[in-house]
Amino acid sequence: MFSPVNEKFLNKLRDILGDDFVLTDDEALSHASRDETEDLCFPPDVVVRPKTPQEISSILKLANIENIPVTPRGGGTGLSGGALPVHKGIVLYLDRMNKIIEIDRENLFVVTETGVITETLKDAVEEVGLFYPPDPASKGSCFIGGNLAENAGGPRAVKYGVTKDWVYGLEVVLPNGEIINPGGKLLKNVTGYNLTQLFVGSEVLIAAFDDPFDACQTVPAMFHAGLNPSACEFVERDVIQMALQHLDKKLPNSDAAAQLLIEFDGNDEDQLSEETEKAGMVCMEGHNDLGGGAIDVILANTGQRVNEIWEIRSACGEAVKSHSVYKEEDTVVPRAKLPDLFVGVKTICAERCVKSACYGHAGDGNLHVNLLKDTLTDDEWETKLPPTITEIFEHCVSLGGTISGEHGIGWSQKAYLHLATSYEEIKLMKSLKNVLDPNGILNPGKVFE
Ligand code: LAC
Ligand code: ZN
Repeated sequence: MFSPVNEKFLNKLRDILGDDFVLTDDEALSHASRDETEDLCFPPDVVVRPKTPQEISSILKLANIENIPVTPRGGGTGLSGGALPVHKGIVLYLDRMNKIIEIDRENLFVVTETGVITETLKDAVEEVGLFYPPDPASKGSCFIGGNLAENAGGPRAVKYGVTKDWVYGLEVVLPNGEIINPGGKLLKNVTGYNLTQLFVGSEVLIAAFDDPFDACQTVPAMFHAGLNPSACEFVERDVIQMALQHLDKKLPNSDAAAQLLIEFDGNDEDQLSEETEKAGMVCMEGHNDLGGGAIDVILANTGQRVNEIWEIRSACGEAVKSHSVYKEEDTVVPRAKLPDLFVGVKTICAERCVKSACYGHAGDGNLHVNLLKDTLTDDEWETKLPPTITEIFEHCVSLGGTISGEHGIGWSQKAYLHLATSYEEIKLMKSLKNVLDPNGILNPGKVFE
């Protein structure tokens, strides 16, 4: 379907980029063959490292003429294989485009290149008293451009929204190589937040429950009580224990069946304490006929303790990954359906004898369901996995949910897209993709065929 990459084509890339930024050695190809998605491996023919939008434009124009696929790659932290060159061809690295161009304190905008690490951007704006809220767990290594491509979320999405809510203008190289500049600093719908020096701090409650269902039920109750946490995360016992072991840390009540991590932020210390106290009461109260309150609630209110809690939470994904071969599902339902989602997942997994470990952004109804190979044989794992995933997704959709909250469909989830998206919607998406990329050279094979 695509043309092979030959020496003549490589020379044309070298003409655009210079020899140093067209790589075909084993190390470069092997690095580009993987992201953070389970055990996928798709090596490309060539890796290119452009420095400017004009160079990207030239590469795309050439790739269209020569019929070679191009797969862009940010920090390589994706969890659905979106950056992997499943049809070979070119992987386009954006790591050299790593400059923060401008921090505009007057208008509260930052102008940045695509390959800046999200945490670097966050730190840079915080240094001048501003705040960039989206905080995906991979923020220490993911790129801001990849966050846009995936519309990344993270714990603070529950209060501040996801990446797209913070983007006002773009410079886009279209698949045909044309460059456009939609939006800009002058949009009318600039959010009303003046986030300058907003924070004196944040406090986190760690509420331990002896039944994960009770923890899930507490989440909507928190919002019904008029509280507006900046994060509301759920972590099951196995995951907390894996994370603690991974980091060699301890946490009180780590043997409780589930924990909620609930954060409040603000610029008024009294109000902060009041909200945290009220949230603690909501956790202890219980929200079902059998009670269902937390067995204990602990407060972390020093910067160091708060950071430690987030370090443990951010390590959950890595910890699960290093524990067992696994497959992660990124289910999301309306917040109040979270208890039903959780119970359904556990019932399905028990019936099918597949171990699962769950955690996620409870305030968004977004549960990361990790199916673990654990003691299953390779054959059992291969056989059991697809029907288990299908049943979990069907259950999720029956609750009004969908199959990816923040990790995307990419490569690894496309077999399941139809469970959550109608034939007509998929057809519409395909025609939109076709308008932008008529030769189908940009990241082919993702989301749908
Ligand atoms: C997290 C990533 C996996 O929530 O999305 O830790
Ligand atoms: Zn997440």
